[in-house]
Amino acid sequence: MIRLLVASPRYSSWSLRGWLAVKQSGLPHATEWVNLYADDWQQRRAQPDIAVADGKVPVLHDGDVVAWNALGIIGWLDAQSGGTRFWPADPAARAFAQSVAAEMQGGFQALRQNCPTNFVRVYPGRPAPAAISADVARIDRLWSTAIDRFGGPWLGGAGWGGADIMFAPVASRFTTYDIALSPAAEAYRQRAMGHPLVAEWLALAQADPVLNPAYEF
Ligand SMILES: N[C@@H](CCC(=O)N[C@@H](CS)C(=O)NCC(=O)O)C(=O)O
Repeated sequence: MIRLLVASPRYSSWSLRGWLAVKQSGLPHATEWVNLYADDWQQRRAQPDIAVADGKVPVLHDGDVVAWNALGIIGWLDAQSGGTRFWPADPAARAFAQSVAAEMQGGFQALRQNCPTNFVRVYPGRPAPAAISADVARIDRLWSTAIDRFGGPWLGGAGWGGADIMFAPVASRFTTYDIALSPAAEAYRQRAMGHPLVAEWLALAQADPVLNPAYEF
């Protein structure tokens, strides 16, 4: 049985990616929620099941197999679920979707640092920090190009999958900070926020009792 460790859902963008991936796989799994703001977090993250992932979540255990980093988790689940649920069959769309997903895994530090995730809050009209403008422009271009080239409505074409999982928390950040986007990217943001699995996570975030004042403003 797959066991996925994730952080409580109000603030953890990487946890959303892991959680969406197990849901998308359709495989039986158990989810274990950890509190990153609890007094015992430093002890918890030092235990082998999280230490193996450098003390971070999400981390997936499946028997003896362990996977972490969103792309590592998607890779394992893709292999276990028949190779059809995460990436487009068309090789060109697949190459593009995997490239944008990898860019998300490793990049967009300015956006990550300046716009902390909060899946519940929305700040209409809040001025966007200048530091994020290059990241926003790049993401807008990636989304618009993917939809233009592969026909949408998702980043890999007709099917929601790995690239959409990687960018779901970004759609939420753009919502929270009221970021202006091109019409195509804005339409994608709205679709991403309305995806049933994303909506399910947003409901969990709404109900999450774990609050961190550092991310509430
Ligand atoms: N690159 C990792 C990032 C994981 C990550 O940064 N997780 C955060 C939560 S969103 C975490 O566990 N932070 C706990 C800590 O650093 O104490 C991934 O793809 O999963």
